[in-house]
Amino acid sequence: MNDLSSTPALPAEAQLPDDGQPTVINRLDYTPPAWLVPQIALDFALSLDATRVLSVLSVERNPANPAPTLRLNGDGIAARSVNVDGQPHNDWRMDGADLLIDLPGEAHTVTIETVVNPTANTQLSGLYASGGMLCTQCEAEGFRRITFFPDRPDVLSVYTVKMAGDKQKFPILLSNGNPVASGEGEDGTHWAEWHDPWPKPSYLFALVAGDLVASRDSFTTRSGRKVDLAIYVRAGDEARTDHAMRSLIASMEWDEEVYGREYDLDLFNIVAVSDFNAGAMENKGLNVFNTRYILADPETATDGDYDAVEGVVAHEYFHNWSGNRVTCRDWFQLSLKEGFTVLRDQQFSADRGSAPVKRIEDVRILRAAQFPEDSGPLAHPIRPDSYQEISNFYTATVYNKGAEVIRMMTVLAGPERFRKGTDLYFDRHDGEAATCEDFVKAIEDGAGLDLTQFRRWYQQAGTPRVDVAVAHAGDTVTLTLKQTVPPTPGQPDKQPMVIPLRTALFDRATGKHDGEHLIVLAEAEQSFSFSGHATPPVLSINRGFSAPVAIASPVSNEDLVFLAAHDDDPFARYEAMQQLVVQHLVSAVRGELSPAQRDAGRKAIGEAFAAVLADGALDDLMRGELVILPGESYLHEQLAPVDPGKVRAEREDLKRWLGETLKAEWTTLHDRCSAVPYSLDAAARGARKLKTQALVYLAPAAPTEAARRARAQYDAATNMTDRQGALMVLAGLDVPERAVALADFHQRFAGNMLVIDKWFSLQAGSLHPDALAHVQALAGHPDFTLNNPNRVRALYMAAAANPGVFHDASGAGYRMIADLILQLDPINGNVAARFVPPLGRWKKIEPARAALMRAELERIAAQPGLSRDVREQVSKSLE
Ligand code: 0A1
Ligand code: ZN
Repeated sequence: MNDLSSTPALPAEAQLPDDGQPTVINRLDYTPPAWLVPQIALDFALSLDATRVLSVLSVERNPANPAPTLRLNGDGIAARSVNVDGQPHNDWRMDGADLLIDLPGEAHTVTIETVVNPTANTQLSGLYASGGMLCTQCEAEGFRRITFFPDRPDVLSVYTVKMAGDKQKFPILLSNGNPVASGEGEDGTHWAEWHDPWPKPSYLFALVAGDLVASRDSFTTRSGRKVDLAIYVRAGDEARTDHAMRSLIASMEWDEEVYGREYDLDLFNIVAVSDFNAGAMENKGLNVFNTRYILADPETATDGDYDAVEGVVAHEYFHNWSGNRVTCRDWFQLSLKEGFTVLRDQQFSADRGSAPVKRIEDVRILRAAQFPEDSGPLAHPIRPDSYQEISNFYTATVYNKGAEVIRMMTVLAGPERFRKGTDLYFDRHDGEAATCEDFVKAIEDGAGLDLTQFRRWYQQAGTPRVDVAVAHAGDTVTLTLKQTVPPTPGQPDKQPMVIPLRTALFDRATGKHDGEHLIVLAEAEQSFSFSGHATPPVLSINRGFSAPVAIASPVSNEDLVFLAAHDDDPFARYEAMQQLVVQHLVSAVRGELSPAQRDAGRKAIGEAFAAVLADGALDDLMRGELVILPGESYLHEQLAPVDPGKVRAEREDLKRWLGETLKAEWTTLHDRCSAVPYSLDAAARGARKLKTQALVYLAPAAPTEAARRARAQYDAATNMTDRQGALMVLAGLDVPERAVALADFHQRFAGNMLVIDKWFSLQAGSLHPDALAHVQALAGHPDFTLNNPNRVRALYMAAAANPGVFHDASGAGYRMIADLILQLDPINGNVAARFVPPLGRWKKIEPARAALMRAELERIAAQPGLSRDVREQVSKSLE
């Protein structure tokens, strides 16, 4: 039992307790660790298929919870040897995958040797190989796949990391902190030693070894520290790192200015890898990125890709304070770092570009990704109460709703007081593993707010709905607001939330309002009166989307057209446009519209569109936002149970009608925008956005003309925004230009993985009637592989998000996604589990399709040996 070199790697099932029920971790069961690890020295003998890891832990009893047993987590690893205080030690045991040692004293040195196979690590968690390089991903629980350790975020250690390996294969050797020594070894090897002075949890550890080239720059902090910056990529990619580097420098400047946060090491390294489960990772001083969020040049990256690079580089950089200097006590507190860091990256991007457009995009993402989560079987509060597999909680709720909750604090406090709160938070908790409660308390104390009731946002899941009634008498208008928070799994009854609503009342005659009011709804039902309104005003509520709620207010089409044209809050203008279209499409899908009502509804929408297209005061970026129709998933939310086929048909028919009715406007627009030369400034970006929007409306109305224009746009393109936009439109049409352009694109960008991903996505996400068959065929394309998460997402996430594919009435779309989950699960359970939520929405779909979706979930559930990731998502989706 003590010679663990013969212990087989433990599969996930070995961690199931005897009763076969999955282990549920509960938030309230938190206890401090029995042992602390103030220091760790790691020594890696690098190899692609057998890396030897020697780990020396200095352990100390934790006075907060002393106990004799040291629990070291492991996952699929075996100890080759265990030493305590320099002596071979036999008195240890395994508990599932964990290694336990009883230790008599107050402090000991524990040395453990493990060997891992990076090439066999297709889960991409722990130490893995990607295109000949070695890299790590340790959040949330990957470190335990490398060595035995108390792999929990409240154990903070100072790391010293030595690594040695073949100089040819691994010329670059990186870890966290600063390089302290290096040298040559025997037989063509070399070594490097790194030291990170900042104590950190194991999830922030990183190591990279490979043949990489660096783009370099530097940044001098406001206190005068010169920081060397490097972005490591594969040779040949260095020309595409400029935008990432500029974004990094801008982030460093911004965090000093806006949050008073300065960088704290002499170097900051970024490495881009092609095989990565998520977007990027904030490892201390050594961020590891999916190439997708680093590489950008005009020819291969769209304007959206540029924004994504800027946002993710900033996000990871901002984690240095919100996440690394102050980390999470346990994984239930994930939103402490993620919600806050998303808010920070959103604020940064808003400051860098168009703030209103950024806000609209963020709300669109929230509604498309988080609202469905909040109303489905996987709904959870931003601070969950329990989990089986923490990887399943890197969700739009924890990230994006988490950001919205903190944004509401900024609305309640105002920017200056909010900053006092964050200053206090960083002061109080620097160097600690903190909780969401610590954050709220610091904002409360620093900003001078009472957030007692507000804390419910951390406890209750579900999107609150606010019903608005407007009454007018004499010169007084009274708003009566009723809130309901819907029941969610495990939370049948809800308490009222604190809902800050920025509100304005417009005078119809002047088109102006008398100043914005901040209404704070805190009761189940509450009335608010405003005098000085001789005539009934037009209500503009939840301006700027000040609260992440659904507003139900009886606004006439006429008033919505008014707000779409006149509201001085750009978000509210967008919202009015959306509401106008949503109301119309929802009624149309429900079959509630008489022919006359359909005409009237369309006429109002057409008028609003015409006004937007003609408004000389609007910039094109904003105009581009205003003419985007509400997404299908958002419409599904309003309709449940929904027939996705009807939504697609009505939405497309409205698009066709707008294309026909405003044909002259769209063609003029396409001509005007096509004449604007490429640059990254807002005007040129706006022109590119509108150029493709014009084609989107022309396509269903005048397919031949649209195809001709799209082909011309494709051929003339000097940049990926124009090229991809044109190809997207062509991919949805049954025209001869389609195949020609798709073939050209594939050939033109052969070998560029990120661009070939686009080629897969465009086809899987297209409006083409045969899109499902296209996806099925693409799965057999030589460029397709299940081993690269970007490629899997490019084909199948686009397919799962395309109702025309996923909700095909035959059920073939559901079957395809279930087959994918079953095939992918043994390779990468983390990524496989991400495909379960689309099937989990079956309760929202009309009965025939719902039965087919459920049957696929049951088929998955019946499969033995599922990963914990997929098992949790599937079992919850069937409840
Ligand atoms: N903390 C990272 C997200 C992340 C989470 C898990 C990962 O591996 C499965 C990777 C990255 C962030 O918020 O950027
Ligand atoms: Zn993050």
